[in-house]
Amino acid sequence: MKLVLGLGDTGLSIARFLSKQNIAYKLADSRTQPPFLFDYLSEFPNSEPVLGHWTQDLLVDIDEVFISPGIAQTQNIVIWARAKNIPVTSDIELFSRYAKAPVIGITGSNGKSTVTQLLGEMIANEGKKVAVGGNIGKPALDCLDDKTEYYVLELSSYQLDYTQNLNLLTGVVLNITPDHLDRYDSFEQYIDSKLSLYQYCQHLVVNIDESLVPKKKSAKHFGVDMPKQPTDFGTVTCHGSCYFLKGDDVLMYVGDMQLIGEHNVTNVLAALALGDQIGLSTDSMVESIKAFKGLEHRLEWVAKKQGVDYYNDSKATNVVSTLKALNALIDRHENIVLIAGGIAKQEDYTPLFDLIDKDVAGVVLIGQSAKILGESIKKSSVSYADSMDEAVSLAGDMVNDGVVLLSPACASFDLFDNFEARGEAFKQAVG
Ligand code: UMA
Ligand code: ADP
Repeated sequence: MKLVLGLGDTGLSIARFLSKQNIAYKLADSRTQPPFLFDYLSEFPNSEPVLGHWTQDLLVDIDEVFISPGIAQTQNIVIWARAKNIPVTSDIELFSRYAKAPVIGITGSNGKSTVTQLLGEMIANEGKKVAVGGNIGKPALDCLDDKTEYYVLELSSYQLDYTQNLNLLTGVVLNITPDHLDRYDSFEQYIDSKLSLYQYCQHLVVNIDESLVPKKKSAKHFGVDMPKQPTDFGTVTCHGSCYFLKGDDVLMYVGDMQLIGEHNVTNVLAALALGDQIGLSTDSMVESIKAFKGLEHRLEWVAKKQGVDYYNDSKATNVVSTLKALNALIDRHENIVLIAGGIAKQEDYTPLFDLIDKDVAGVVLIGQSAKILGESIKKSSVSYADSMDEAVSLAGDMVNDGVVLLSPACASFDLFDNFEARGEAFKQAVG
């Protein structure tokens, strides 16, 4: 008998899959009212999920545990299962056992969803049937379909931690900067988690600018400089204009993409390298890049109101992602007011405070970390707000002819259900 832990998106997808395969399981969630209880019971009216506090009894007669990524490895249930040599397995590994088409895996601290979505669109543009899922939102098991020709999966470190076997045609670790350090004993452990992706790849795609990723001769590389190999991807700046390159071949003018910011240049290079690795044509990939509008909540332009441009970057939940968003806008605008705050991560915020003091006109802080963050901002003017409506209104009053950017550098769960709800609240407040 299998044990499914967690009744969120992942748990529900595992339950659906095991039921379809006629594999016996029981499902448990440590909450008495898990978010997907109603959906689960509507789909499986005869089943009886075990709700509330977990004890060792749950593991009696269990030969494998399928676990949701939000459950930390330090939780007793994981420790007990491992002590009894019961495998604790991710939905991703279960998916991989059944997937018949090639799978491409994308991980990293930032840019995963953007690269995953863009690569998916590139594959679709070649007329291939592609499924895009994983951490981006649609659980991998819900993507399984015999007609699919390629799977593109965004993989989080949490998912990789519970994965021991996975078959990837190719994959990339986009970048590694501190994130989720509450789940790891050290940054090194988080790095190892991210790098574990490469052991499952038949062909490696490597960001040459990421020093934490070991360079491999056989890998396809990408990076912002001129490519060293004819099959690698990079950029060149000529008379002030920047171009994407494959080897020495110019592919397109960077300004022709709709995405903004240097980080998105890197994201596009990653998608190009992955697409090239699986045999997509460069012409078709270039078409997809030009058409790609980016994802909601990632440096998303919302509106121009009374001369002020409003951008929603709610997905920026760590320092590096907010730095990238600010830098992208500082290049284009003089006056920037930043809305930030929420649940601060265990990381060094100093580079963000330095950039704010140097280049940001004002900051409006929200959420549980607002006061702590505000104390470290010395030069830029700081205001505090209790709600997103108040934050947007204060920010609008602080800027003329410039930008209001929501890019929190923090998790959202103190004030909102998730980053999407936070971004929606921002957009609604902008009106
Ligand atoms: N639960 C318990 N006990 C616990 C923790 C959780 O019972 O101690 C239960 C809760 O009822 C919870 C359920 O387990 O609702 C499932 O929890 P989950 O947190 O694993 O969430 P899912 O709904 O299964 O969503 C997960 C990913 N969530 C996390 O990794 C935290 C989603 O990524 C992903 O889209 C989805 O699987 C499909 O693959 C979200 C995320 O925040 C977007 N990811 C992190 C990130 O991107 O930074 C890693
Ligand atoms: P992820 O899925 O890894 O969270 P997203 O593509 O959703 O990544 O982007 C999340 C945020 O991270 C964006 O809002 C942007 O501010 C920032 N970002 C995107 N790509 C990169 C990158 N390559 N390097 C650093 N920050 C990035």
